[in-house]
Amino acid sequence: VSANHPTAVQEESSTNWPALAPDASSIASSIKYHAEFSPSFSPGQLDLPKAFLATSQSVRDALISNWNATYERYDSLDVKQAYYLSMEFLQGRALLNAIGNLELTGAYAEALTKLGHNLENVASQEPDAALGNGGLGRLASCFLDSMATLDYPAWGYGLRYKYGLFKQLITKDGQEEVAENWLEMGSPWEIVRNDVSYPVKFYGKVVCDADGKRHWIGGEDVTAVAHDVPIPGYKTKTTNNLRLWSTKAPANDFDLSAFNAGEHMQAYEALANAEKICYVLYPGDDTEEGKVLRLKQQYTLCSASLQDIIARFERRSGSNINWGQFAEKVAVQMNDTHPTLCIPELMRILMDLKGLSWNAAWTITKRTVAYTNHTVLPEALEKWSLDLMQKLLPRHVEIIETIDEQLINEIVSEYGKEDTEMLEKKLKEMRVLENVDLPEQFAHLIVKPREISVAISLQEREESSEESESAEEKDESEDESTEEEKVMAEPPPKPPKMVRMANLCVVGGHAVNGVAEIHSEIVKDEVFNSFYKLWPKKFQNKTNGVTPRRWIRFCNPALSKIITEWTGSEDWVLNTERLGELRKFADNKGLQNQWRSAKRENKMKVVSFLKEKTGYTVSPDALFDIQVKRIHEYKRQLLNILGIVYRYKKMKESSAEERKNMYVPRVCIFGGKAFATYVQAKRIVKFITDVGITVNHDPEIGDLLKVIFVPDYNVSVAELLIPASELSQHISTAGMEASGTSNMKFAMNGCVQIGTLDGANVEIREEVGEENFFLFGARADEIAGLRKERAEGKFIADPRFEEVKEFVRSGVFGGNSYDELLGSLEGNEGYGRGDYFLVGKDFPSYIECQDEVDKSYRDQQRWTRMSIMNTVGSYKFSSDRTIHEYARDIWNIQPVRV
Ligand code: 4GP
Repeated sequence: VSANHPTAVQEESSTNWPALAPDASSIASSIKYHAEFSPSFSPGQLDLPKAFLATSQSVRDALISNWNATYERYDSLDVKQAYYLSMEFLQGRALLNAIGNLELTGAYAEALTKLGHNLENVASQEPDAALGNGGLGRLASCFLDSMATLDYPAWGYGLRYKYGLFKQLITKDGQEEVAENWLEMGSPWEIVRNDVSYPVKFYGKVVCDADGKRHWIGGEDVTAVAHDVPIPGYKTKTTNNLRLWSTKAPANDFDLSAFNAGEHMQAYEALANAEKICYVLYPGDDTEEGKVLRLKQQYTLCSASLQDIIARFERRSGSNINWGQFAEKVAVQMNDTHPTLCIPELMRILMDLKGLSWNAAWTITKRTVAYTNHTVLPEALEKWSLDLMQKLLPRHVEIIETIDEQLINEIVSEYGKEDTEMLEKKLKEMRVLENVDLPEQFAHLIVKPREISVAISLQEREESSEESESAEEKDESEDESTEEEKVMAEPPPKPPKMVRMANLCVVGGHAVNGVAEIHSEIVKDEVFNSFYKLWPKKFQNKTNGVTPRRWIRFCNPALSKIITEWTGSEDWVLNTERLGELRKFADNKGLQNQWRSAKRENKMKVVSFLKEKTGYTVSPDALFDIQVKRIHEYKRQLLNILGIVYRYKKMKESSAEERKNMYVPRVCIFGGKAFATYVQAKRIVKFITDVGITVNHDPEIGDLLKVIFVPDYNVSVAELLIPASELSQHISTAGMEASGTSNMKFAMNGCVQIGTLDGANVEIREEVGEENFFLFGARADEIAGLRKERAEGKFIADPRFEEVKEFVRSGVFGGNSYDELLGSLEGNEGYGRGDYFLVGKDFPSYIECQDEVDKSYRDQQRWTRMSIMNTVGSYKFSSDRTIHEYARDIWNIQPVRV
């Protein structure tokens, strides 16, 4: 698929874009106007915070007129629209992106200069909209940019969390989390739509009327209110919508009499209950209350969005509603399993509120909804307690039970002819409901475990009674059994009944996709293999991508200028294939010199940033080696830091002269958040910072090695670090990283990678060339065997791995011996967790590969060539390519030029 800008199907004879683009003077007047009339601050000096708000409001004006025009265009053409439902949108800052897409950066910079300001400083006032956790959320945001840029009629739907993902503080104790109040000053980008709201119900019960129709009644209602965020495309008027829901109590839910009776808190109860749904992303779910809150969040997203989508469909259909046309007008993409409730919710609305039959509703639902899987980690494949769901969403449980029953039917007709064991295995694996007895009509097909055990015990009893005693005597002896024996004889407690959301997605969606080639293969061959065998056509691959606007054009102006100069135009921002034109200049001295000075310019910015944020001074001459991503054991920050520790140990064992000759100076930068309750990840953060404290203050080491943990990694920090990076690490245990997307951003910015054959690394390496990628470690197809070997005690660790652990244990890093952390790399006793992520196995090849990195870096000409070839090879990883593929293969939507 070409990443080319598509030819719009409904091209207008002329567009007025960008002829009406305002000049610097009119922009300055608009900023002044907003500074004066915006009620959010008092008049007076145009200080920085005020300059940011006023500037954003003036940009918002421009966005709103395009946004309105876009909406009207979709409406009047009654186009098919795609809707991307996601619990996360990691938008980051919007100002520079918006004016960049509007091609007004120069004009805004000039206008602000006239007002005594500098655009960069003004932009840095904006808090990150961190309504996401990691890759999945940032991918959603990149997709929004591509959808608008490519003129696709496509919206995002999400939740407007009052607090973003937490702010991370790094203290001597490691990570601390504090609330991220990103809305403290209000958001200039959102348009509160009090005119767009829907009721969302929880609890209550289902009743059946005389006609056999089901009604969900009673319970608790909240109101979901739309907050619209305009999403501008690059060099196009198309401005799509990201609709975020917040929740409030229905209008009459303030209990005035309770308030007047002095019961103030009680009077507010309904309000507080409703509002808390959208307080935080991923509230702790160790408690029952936490679980309920998360399920409420998911249902709010699904219910409000679907009611909105259906209302739009009905409005556009006018008096002529044809539900058979619904899937011709609507495509719903579920970003992972969090929006799975879309399936039963769409069924419910179509049947209970619109009067469709089960079959009609099921056909429509299956044609409308599709599912993207983002992870193969078993703990991330969501399951919900059936009992909890039953209480909160009783009607949905009925629908899910019927879907489960239909599925059982299919499984039986596929595998019923084979042996019972096979059928049983498939039912166990594939059913939507887990640990739930088979419905009556299927019960005879398999022998239930209880029956088997009863049969076995009866048989045993018969045998033993034949041997020694009469049946009566046996009964007596049973009565004499000890308390302990009685407990042992009791059947084990039944495992909890669960709803498997991923299975529901696969059953209810018409397409299921993974996010990189290797991951999509694992999805087919392992995670959903039985489903794949049943419905092979559903399964697809859509390799992720990132927007080249934010991730190179705007975050790396120095490199962008060079690319434009050497490729002859700025077309590459839309047609990333054009980066290929740099290939022939990869050895050109002129390009190489410019390339290196751009990198240095970016490194200098990071030098100041690190000084400001961490107090450490680093040398811009050192190799900048970066690993930034969520902290997770499978991503193996531990492997990276142990490699650093090994390097440090070897440096300490060498003379000053040897050290200088052997090692390329490095600044090793880490960044990323550990989930608040993920203890092992937090230990890793603490360990990295401890190593940093020792190494960075070691006078023998000086600039040869620095280890820095950047606090509070987020989109804006990534925009600064990625352009300055020279080596980036993507070193997950093979088979565990679905794709990775920062690897794509690093490649775009000419950063060479060290990595395993995992996720999108595989495709990146193919595109940039093997010689421009540092590969190490076990392959995905070896992992199961290696784990087995380990479990059988057959693994013999490399002496260098033992050496590095011993060094850490000796207390060099602040006296701590890191028992729990290092223990995870050992067998299965004590702290041992059997090194599930195979750090020990990959350690030797990792450190040897790092030596190769040093060697290559010493030859700056060779290194610069590698860097250029990474940018060249990154062309495939534009989210424009990915979105074209979704539009063509899953959503069946066409571009519409506004
Ligand atoms: C992430 C995956 O871990 C990452 O490999 C992938 O690039 C990204 O999704 C986008 O597809 N998954 C999550 C998650 O963020 O929460 O499961």
